[in-house]
Amino acid sequence: MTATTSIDYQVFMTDGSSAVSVKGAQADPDTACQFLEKGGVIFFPETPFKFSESDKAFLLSQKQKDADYHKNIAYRPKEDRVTGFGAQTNEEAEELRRIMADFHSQTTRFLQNFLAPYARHWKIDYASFRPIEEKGRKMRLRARNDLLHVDSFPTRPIYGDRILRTFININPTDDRIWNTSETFEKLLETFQGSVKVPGNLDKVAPSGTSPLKSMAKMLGLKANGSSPYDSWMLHFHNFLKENSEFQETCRKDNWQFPPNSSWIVFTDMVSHAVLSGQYALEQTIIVDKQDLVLPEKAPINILKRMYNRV
Ligand SMILES: O=C(O)CCC(=O)C(=O)O
Ligand SMILES: [Fe+2]
Repeated sequence: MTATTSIDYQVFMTDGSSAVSVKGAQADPDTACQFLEKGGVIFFPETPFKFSESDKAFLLSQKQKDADYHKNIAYRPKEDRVTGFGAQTNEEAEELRRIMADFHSQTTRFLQNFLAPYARHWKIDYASFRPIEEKGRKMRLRARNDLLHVDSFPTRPIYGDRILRTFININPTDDRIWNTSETFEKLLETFQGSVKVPGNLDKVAPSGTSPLKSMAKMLGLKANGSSPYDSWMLHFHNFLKENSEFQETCRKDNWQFPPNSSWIVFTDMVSHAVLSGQYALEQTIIVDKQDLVLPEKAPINILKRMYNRV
């Protein structure tokens, strides 16, 4: 018997076609992966992740330290540590770490079955808690998330692997509201003539290796780098946010994620913007390109095709 995803869900299509309802008992993990890789947003009206009422109340009472510098409160699973929060006491700090660690393990366990093909080589990245109201949030233009964009990490190169994000809206009363626009492939067709040509997309070592960086690496220090793929994606992320004509005139779909719902999406492919909402949890997973079920849809392969590198 093939494994099924065993949970019912909907898929919001971002290409203008209507949403699809999937009965988990009849669908296998490959089906869910295909929907995601085609640019669908998998939506659970009731989140599969559970928290006690007291944990929820604790999260809703948290403030964020230095909101200009820290975009969100982050949980780093490898270090089992939370950064960017304004907890007053050691007990509060420990409570936040415990709840974030629990969220991280719940999402990881769930996705191991639900998206089993990705679990072979994935890297579990940070989880985040987003306690700030997004509507009217003051940020630098390139950091604004109310402008449509595809995600790119400025400091952690992923070399063509994928950014998969899982959210829960834990706000007790208000929806979290997103717009989405075209997927990466359509956007690149439109803007190929206006953006820079990527460098060698197969290059996996960080570009711009300097003697200083090599030395830092040898000493085991963190050397933030970029690769031609990552620097192109960051360029494209900035280009979209800075393009006011695109922001104003592009086709948009509007999505409302109610309290206690969850959604999963490849944010390096689906252009998205958060318009309003306060209090969400999110787990990022880096999916290895070798585990994709539709590799031709990956941004790195779309780039190679468009720039005749294959
Ligand atoms: O917080 C959200 O709902 C999405 C924000 C976003 O676009 C991002 O973190 O990249
Ligand atoms: Fe984003």
